[in-house]
Amino acid sequence: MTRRPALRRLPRIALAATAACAAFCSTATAATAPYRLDRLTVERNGSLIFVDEFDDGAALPPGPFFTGTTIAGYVPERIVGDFSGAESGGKLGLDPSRRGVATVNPFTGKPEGASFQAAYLNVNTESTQQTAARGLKLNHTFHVSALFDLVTPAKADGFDSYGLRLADFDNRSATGWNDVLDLQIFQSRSAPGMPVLLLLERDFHAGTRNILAQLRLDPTQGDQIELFFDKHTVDNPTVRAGYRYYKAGAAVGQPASFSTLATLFEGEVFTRPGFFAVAQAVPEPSTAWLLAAGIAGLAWRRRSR
Ligand SMILES: [Ca+2]
Ligand SMILES: [Ca+2]
Ligand SMILES: [Ca+2]
Repeated sequence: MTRRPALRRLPRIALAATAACAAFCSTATAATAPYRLDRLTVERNGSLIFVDEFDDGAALPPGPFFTGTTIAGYVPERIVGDFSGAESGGKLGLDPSRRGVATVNPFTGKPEGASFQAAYLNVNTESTQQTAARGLKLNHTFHVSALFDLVTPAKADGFDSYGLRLADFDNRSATGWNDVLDLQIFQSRSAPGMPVLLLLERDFHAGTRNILAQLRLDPTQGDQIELFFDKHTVDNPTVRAGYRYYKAGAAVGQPASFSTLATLFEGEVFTRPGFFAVAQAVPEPSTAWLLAAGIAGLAWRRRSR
């Protein structure tokens, strides 16, 4: 049997790889997602205006629609990554490897090295107090919460994580993207295998990440954790962040919150709630394939010399 040069075998390998990816990628949904979101709620001025239980089998952007409110659902252009097939068993699977775009800091232009899957709610974020009936505004009180299965991210690499976010992403002026507040669960570096909750303030203009508070979580307390942001006082720019354990579907004890308050609304009067999952970026399949093909090509050239 004649051995065919590696380069001539490449198209077949490519076809096999493509077929494998097609099979794998279509099944990499809720069942294989590393994180799960059970419920997302938003209260404004004491009234519940949005709740998604992720129980209709239709993954977002379709969300629960409420009549008589302007916070009607997810914003398609603020959905990062592919959520198709991600909803099952009353939960939304979150998988950063299903991202839509590589993440680059929009202001510094530097790659952030992160795979990112996220979705944000429509809050009609006009930068004026006159639209007080819309969105989550400085002159509202609000409470945003997300109930996640409490899992420890696989790696303590500073990327693997999931969480709840408030962001000023719709402000295109110099004061937009500078008030991003994350409640984010990582694997602890000091206690491997344990989850840790961080309250992080991010400024995409400055490219900074400021840890406001952190807390080691105790998975024996519950199999789920509700993360929340609470804006308690109208016309006050501070937001409190906290959490509550859930066990077998029932809340455990009282909610706990960080004593450190975060300050938002620098340059605008709105914020937008969202949730996300992050992992360290790996090369795009096409890039990885080109690299592999290049190495195979070099090997073939060496052998043929
Ligand atoms: Ca649910
Ligand atoms: Ca749904
Ligand atoms: Ca801002």
